[in-house]
Amino acid sequence: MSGLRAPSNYSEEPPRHPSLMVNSQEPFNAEPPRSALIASYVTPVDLFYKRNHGPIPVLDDTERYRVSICGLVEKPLELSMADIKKFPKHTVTVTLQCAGNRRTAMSKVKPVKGVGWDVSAIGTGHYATSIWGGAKLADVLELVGISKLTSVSPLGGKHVEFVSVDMCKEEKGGPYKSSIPLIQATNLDAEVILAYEMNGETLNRDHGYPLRVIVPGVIGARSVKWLSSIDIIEKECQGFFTQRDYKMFPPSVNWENIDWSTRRPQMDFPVQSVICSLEEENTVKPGKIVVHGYAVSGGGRGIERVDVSFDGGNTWEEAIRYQKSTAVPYVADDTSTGDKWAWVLFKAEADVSHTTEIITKAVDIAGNVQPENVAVIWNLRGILNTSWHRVRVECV
Ligand SMILES: Nc1nc2c(c(=O)[nH]1)N[C@H]1C(S)=C(S)[C@@H](COP(=O)(O)O)O[C@H]1N2
Ligand SMILES: [Mo]
Repeated sequence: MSGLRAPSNYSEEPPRHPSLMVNSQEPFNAEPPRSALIASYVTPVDLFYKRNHGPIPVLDDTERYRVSICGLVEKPLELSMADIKKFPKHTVTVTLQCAGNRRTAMSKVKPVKGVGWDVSAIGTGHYATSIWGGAKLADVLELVGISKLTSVSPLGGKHVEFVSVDMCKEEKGGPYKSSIPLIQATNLDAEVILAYEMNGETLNRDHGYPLRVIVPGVIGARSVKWLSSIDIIEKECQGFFTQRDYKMFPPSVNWENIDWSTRRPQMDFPVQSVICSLEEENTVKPGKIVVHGYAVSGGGRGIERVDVSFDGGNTWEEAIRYQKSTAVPYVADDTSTGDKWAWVLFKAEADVSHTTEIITKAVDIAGNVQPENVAVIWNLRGILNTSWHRVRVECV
């Protein structure tokens, strides 16, 4: 890829919004303030969390940029952005969630760090929603002879690996990469897309310009940015981020007895909800309190209900859920489906007259509920903290 570069240092980073809370400068990992998340159903691009493992590549969308589709395929292919834009445009509203979202709270139970695991991942994740525009991966794979709903390709491929161009220390200077099962990639209903737009604008550098994959309902780590190649492979990706990171271990596993090969790479994320209109500690006057937040579940499982307690979990009331407070503009020939991959925002109110804890827990359509305590889901890598979200309000 002549003229296209993956810088080895941070001298060519894009400009960023000043209100982002920066968890790590190099690589750049930042999240918006809580209040920004509930201000609109679709998160503005500049406030959307940014999760990187290396310097942001310097790419363009001219003929110099090509993504190759190779590996266990009969006829490998190279596509330019112009080729990709020939596919029907498909918009999917997706909440992307970093597996490390709410990690800081988990680390208060017991530290969640370890040698060689990217410290930059700590606490970076936040849920975010975008309207992604792009081509469906299942359509693109047909061009290399893999038909829809295929779990094993004619040449024995079972996984689809996405390889980037950024340089990550975890990959010893190599690019970020990860994979998903072929059956998911070839299933139109899974809506895996090659995205080149976000919120109606060309993808920006931080979020994967000119092309990234979006895997809806799955932890953000599989939605590889700055795509360089899409490889059809027999075994799942052997890279760091698939084999030695983003796996969920039980609380008993520590850095001495860990065996990475015993666990699957995390894909779907569990049901989650968070109060965004209050901080962890708040001082309020007695009277009516209105809380706002978001709830989301992985795997396309929508939110059935959100329960909110204004008395530390003794009693619960059902929150009002709302969606699309921001209208999604109609695009000609748009084949959008509903919002099964995206969050709902919620609101609940009550009179509070004494110091207490306000708590939220969501239930998804499969009846899954968030766990009551973070301690029971503690894991050494600090992923998937989906415990009840509690905020303290001191009444004065
Ligand atoms: N090439 C590349 N893709 C990547 C990453 C990365 O560091 N490099 N980070 C992953 C992780 S862990 C997450 S949570 C999402 C974050 O996407 P965002 O920065 O657009 O919010 O991108 C994923 N894709
Ligand atoms: Mo992530």
